[in-house]
This record gives sequence, C-alpha cells and structure tokens, in this order.
Amino acid sequence: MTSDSTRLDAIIVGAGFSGLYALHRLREQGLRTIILEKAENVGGTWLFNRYPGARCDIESIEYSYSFSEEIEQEWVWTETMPRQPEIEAYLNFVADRLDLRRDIRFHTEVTAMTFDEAASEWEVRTADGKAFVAPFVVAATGILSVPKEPEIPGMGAFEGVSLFTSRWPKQHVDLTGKRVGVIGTGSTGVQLIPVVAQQAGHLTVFQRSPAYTLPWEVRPFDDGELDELKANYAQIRAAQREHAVGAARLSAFSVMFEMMTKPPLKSASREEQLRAVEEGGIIGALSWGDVFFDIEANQMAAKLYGEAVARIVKNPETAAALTPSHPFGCKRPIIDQGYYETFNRDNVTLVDLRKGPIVEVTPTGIHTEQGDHELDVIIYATGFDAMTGAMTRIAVTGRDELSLGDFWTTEGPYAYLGIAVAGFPNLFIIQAAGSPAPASNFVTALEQHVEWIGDCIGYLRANGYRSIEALPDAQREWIEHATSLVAPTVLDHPSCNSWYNGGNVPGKKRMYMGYTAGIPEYRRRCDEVADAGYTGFKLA
Ligand code: NA7
Repeated sequence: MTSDSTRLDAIIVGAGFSGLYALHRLREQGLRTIILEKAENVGGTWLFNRYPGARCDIESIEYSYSFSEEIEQEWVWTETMPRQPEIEAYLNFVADRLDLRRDIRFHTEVTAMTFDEAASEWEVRTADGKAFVAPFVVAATGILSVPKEPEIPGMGAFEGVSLFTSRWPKQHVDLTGKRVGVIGTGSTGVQLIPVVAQQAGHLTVFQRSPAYTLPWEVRPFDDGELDELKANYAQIRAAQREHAVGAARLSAFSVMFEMMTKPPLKSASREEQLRAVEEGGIIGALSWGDVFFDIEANQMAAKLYGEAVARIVKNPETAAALTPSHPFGCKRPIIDQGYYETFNRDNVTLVDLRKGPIVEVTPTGIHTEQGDHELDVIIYATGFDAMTGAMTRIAVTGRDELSLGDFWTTEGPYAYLGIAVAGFPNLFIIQAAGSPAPASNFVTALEQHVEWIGDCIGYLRANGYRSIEALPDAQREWIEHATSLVAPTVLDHPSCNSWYNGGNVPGKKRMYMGYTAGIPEYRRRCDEVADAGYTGFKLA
C-alpha cells in the first residue's frame, strides 16, 4: 500500500444496476464505500448499449429494484417492457434519489487489484494512477459489459462508418437513405434490425446463425394501468420472488418456462402440430414439454418453427435461411418486435453466411464467399465476452500471486455460489459463473447477491473475522452441481456456441455458466450456507 492510497471499508467496481444497489446497501450498513466507474455516468450496460431499438425483454415493473418502496412508487414506467433510454433514466433517478453520486468516482477505470494477505485487504489501482485500499471488494463489473468484436480481416480499412452496438454514439446517427450492413443476429441484432430497416435506404443483414425469436407485443401502459400495478406491488414482488426466473409476468424466460408445462412434441400427431402453429404461431411451434430435454424433439420443433416463419416471410428462400439449425434453448431466448416482417420489406436483404462466410471487410463494403456488398455503414452486433470478460481484463491477483485471469482461462470460470473464487479472499463477484443471473431476471438475481454479500460482510465484521475465502472443494462441487443441472437438457448441447457456455469467444474455456434450478432454490442454498456459518468458506 502506498501512503497516498485512499482507505475505505469496501470498494465497488462498476456503477450499473448491481453496483448502485451494492453502494446503497453497504452504506446503510455503515461501511465507508465508494464505487469506481470508468464511464462518465451511471448505467453500466444500459449506458453503453444505446443502439436503436435497445430494450429489455422483461417487464419494467419486474426489471427494477424491489428494495425501495419509495422508488417503486415514485418512478413512472411508460411501457410494458422498457426501452434503453428509460432504463438509463431510471438508474440516474435511483442514483439521485439515494444520493449515491457523492460516493461514485466517474472516469475511473480499475486496472489492477491485489490482495495483501498479511493485512487482509485489497489494493485497487486505476488507470489514472490512483490507489484505493479496503478489506472488501465487490466486483459489480457486469456480465455483458465487454464487447466481443469479430476479428474480420479488413475491418479497420472500411472507408464508411463503422458502428458497434455496445458503444453506440450518444449523438443521433442518421441512417436515412444509407446502405447499411448489420453483422449479428442475437438479441441485439433482432432488436436493431427492424428499426434500422425503417431508416436505411437499403439494409443487408449478414446472418451466421439464425435466431429463435418470440414475437410479443410491447405497448405503452394504458391510462391508470401503472397506478393499478403499483397499488399491487407487494403481491407482484412476492410472485416474482417465488418464480424460478425471477419474473412472474411476461418475459423471454417465462415464455420458455411456460413451454415446459406443455405436452411432448414426440407424441403429438401432425394435426396437433399444425394446430399448434396455426393457433400459437412461432411460440406455438416451440411450445412442447420435451423440447428442452430431448434433442430429437428439439429438432422437430425447429422444423415446425421454420414452418411458422414461412407463414410470415414471403420469400421461401429467405424463410428457409431464417430457420435456425442450433437447438432451441441453448442460447438466450429473445423477444422481438416485428423481426420476421422486416424481411418482407423491399429494402432488406438477408445474406445467409451458412452458405458462404464473410471473407473480409473491404474499403467499400463486405466481401463474402457468395459475393460483394457495397455499404456506407457497417453495424457490428456481435455479442460479448460475457460473464468473465470484465474481470479477466483487470489484473486481479489473489493469495500466493494467483491470477484470476490465468485461473479462469486455464481451469475454467469457476466460482462458489456464483459469487466467490477460491484463492481470492474478500472478493465478491456479482454474478460470476454458477449464478442464476444469465437465465433469469438479472435484477432479481442481483438483489439477492447484494443482500447476501451485505449480510456476509456484516457477519464477518460483527464476529471479528478479517477474511472469507471460498474453499476449492466447495467451489468444485458447486460448479459440478450447476453443470449437472443442464447435463440432461439441450441447454449446453455440444453443437451450440453461445455466451452461456463461452463458445462464442474463440479460445475461451467452455463451461455452462448459469444456474438453472431457479432463483428460489438458489436463494435457499445461499441462505443455508450463511445460516450454517458460511459452509464452504474458510473464515479467518
Ligand atoms: P449474441 O447473442 O452473442 O449474438 C451475437 C451475434 O453476432 C450472433 O448472431 C453471432 O453469430 C454473430 N457474430 C459474432 N461474430 C460474428 C462474425 N465474426 N461473423 C458473423 N456473425 C458473427 O450477442 P447479443 O449482443 O445479440 O446479445 C447478448 C445478450 O444481450 C443477450 O443474450 C441478452 O441477454 C442481452 P453466432 O451465433 O456466433 O453464429
């Protein structure tokens, strides 16, 4: 520790959804706490991902903090599922309402953190040369905060405008009349494409893997509707808390959850299958109880899905190109607004990269094995180095010089309870691998994490413990338990590369990183650990 280090009780990294609540919670417990945030404002992922069409696919009244009744009642959501600007404004409102800004250091990027075992404290260093010291660090660095840029030859030589959805410019981007290319058809691409199609002169979508996307109407609240919901907030929150995905109302996850209650596809007659598509469209095609557990049923559902898509998309070749070949469920579910209808527009072309990949970006466009596309603008919607990316970009050194980046890269992204890593005492990572966050309402999951971490730090301080560290055996068992939950399902099928299993990032150690037994079960297990005096941890 240097003499000019700032000394605190706890340091939080990141002022997004998790970090803001962690700051509030730890301050309430009487800890001198600050957030170090690289950006100029609060919001995290919801600050950077400001691309056209960006929206949450969980209902606003559930994708929001439940810990403060005042905030619940005072904030006014305008739509059932909130757009990015509204979520960004909400997080700014929360920061002001709880007077959080006085303890947030903006423009402060954490580059290194080192654990001093003798002193039992972390030294956190920043890009501008400052040092902060505290016994506890809470990494609220986000699970989708590090963009994964594709390594396509020639990207830098493009003479038009290159845009990245995960760092979309704040100023208005005028795409009117432009020849625009979009690479990537995950959640981001699926939200962006219908909006860009309305602005661009011509839109060319470069699709490597077609998405499964569930159309759903998002609408403004009717007059009085939000007030009525707010009057019932206690019941809404209670239902949400008990629901496996942390959202009892409509969400991309609850649609999937509902599917599991349906009869199996393998015993359905052709008439029953057609009726499902007739009555339920795309969602009907996938709504079978066996699709998540039986790869053959899943493949049958994929075919039916293609039939449902072909009822919307007029050009049969385009409809076939939009039919996915990976198992449904192994990538994060998506809710869309008019995605397939977009491909009926005269100004939209789909390039199916399964028939011939992108070779390079040229100064004037994109060259694929199938031909050349002249473009004014290229938009990259190519995903994230999810879950581990933010922490592996910080030089985190634990006990005995152990590097977190090296450990996760060589061994795998292990963590105990999705919160702590053996070898890294007093470091709490919000939503590390083995947390329910990826497959649930992120906000419900993070509130549990923050509260559990707050209670844990309170317990340590009250009982005179200076450090807590996950035990390697407990960590291994937790990861075995988490991965055993998906083993009998198609969620981590070998044919599937997604940010859930790290397969979307070349060279990343593959491991399914979610916890799929549901948030209530996860909460029960975490409480059991705490009630028994933090089993699976070494307290010193
Ligand atoms: P995703 O879901 O990881 O999607 C990224 C998309 O980009 C996906 O279609 C990829 O195809 C595609 N991609 C990535 N690299 C390339 C290259 N080199 N060439 C062509 N296509 C490429 O990220 P999103 O941002 O859409 O969504 C992330 C999460 O944000 C989402 O799950 C929600 O939780 C919110 P691939 O599938 O790898 O073949």
